[in-house]
Amino acid sequence: MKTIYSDRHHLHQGQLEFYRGELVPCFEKPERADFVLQAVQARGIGPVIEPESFSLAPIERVHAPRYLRFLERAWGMWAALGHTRDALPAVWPIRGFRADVEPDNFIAQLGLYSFDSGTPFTAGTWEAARTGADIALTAQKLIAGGERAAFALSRPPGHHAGPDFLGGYCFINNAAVAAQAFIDGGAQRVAILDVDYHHGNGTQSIFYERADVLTQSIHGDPKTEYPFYLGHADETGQGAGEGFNANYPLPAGSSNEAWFAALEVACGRIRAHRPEALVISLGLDTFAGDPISRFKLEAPEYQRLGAQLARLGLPTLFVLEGGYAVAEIGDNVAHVLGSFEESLAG
Ligand code: FKS
Ligand code: ZN
Repeated sequence: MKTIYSDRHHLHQGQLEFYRGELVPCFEKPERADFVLQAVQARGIGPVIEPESFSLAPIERVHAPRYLRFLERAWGMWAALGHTRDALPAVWPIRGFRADVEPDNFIAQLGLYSFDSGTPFTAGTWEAARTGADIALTAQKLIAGGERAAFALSRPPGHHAGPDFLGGYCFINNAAVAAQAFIDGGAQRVAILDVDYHHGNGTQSIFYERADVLTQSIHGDPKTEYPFYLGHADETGQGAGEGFNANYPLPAGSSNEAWFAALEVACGRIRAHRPEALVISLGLDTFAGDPISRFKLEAPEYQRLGAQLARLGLPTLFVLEGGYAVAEIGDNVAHVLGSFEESLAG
């Protein structure tokens, strides 16, 4: 399968995130994608190509124009105030406050559009995030054109970004942009499966009231794990979307058996949905050696995941999400994609 990649992800390089009462170096750093690229090339997983450039229109199909306009102008506004360091929010409109009126104060605006203090906005964030969406859209176009699979090797990640908010290192929801592009290209049904350690709250929110895009996420139980306020098993969709969202929260420290049992159920739901395309939010922070997560997957499990996804027999778009064991992230991706391809061949 082709990998779509651009070195413009280096433009997004957050310095510090707020973590356990102090500012610490960002976990989500450029080396992650560099290691993944190296592994994809070393394992000969497929040609690496540059993304095409798309307009904002396909991104506006899942994100509010007001939100995108803010992202586009954010660094300019911040820099005009004389700041050179990354911007981090410090105040948020919680229940009872007004979110419909955009404040003039920049930090108040940033808080309006975000849900945590761990997602720095930098000089190159907008360009990197837009390129990430171009990468996902290029992968989507390849698959819509008949390719069996593609890998969107993008960062920053996307699955926490919702219709009009950023957070969890995410700004534009690449998986959602790609899924919507399949629909806009004529697909009746699409499925998104999120296997990142963290609940894909942004993806869930974007499609929560829709029946055409089935959204599922296997993740650490939000009672103890980030993003905490969404991702419970009783969130099954709403209105027309009732029955088209499924969450599989597993306790931190869960066994691989429990993880694969959830995957089996999720795959059954995908088959029943009969989608024309499958989008995988591929997080590698389920790895036993991940510094911020607590599942226990390792090489054999990543191979098993790739094989199991191949068995669904669907056009499949993989998009990179989290994974913070930087030295191992490349091998972990390569195990999933390599075994996916071998299973197709075999
Ligand atoms: C607060 C500490 C909490 C945030 C964890 C974010 C996880 C992000 C991710 C993604 F795929 F989006 F990158 N840590 N400052 O792995 O889900
Ligand atoms: Zn994650």
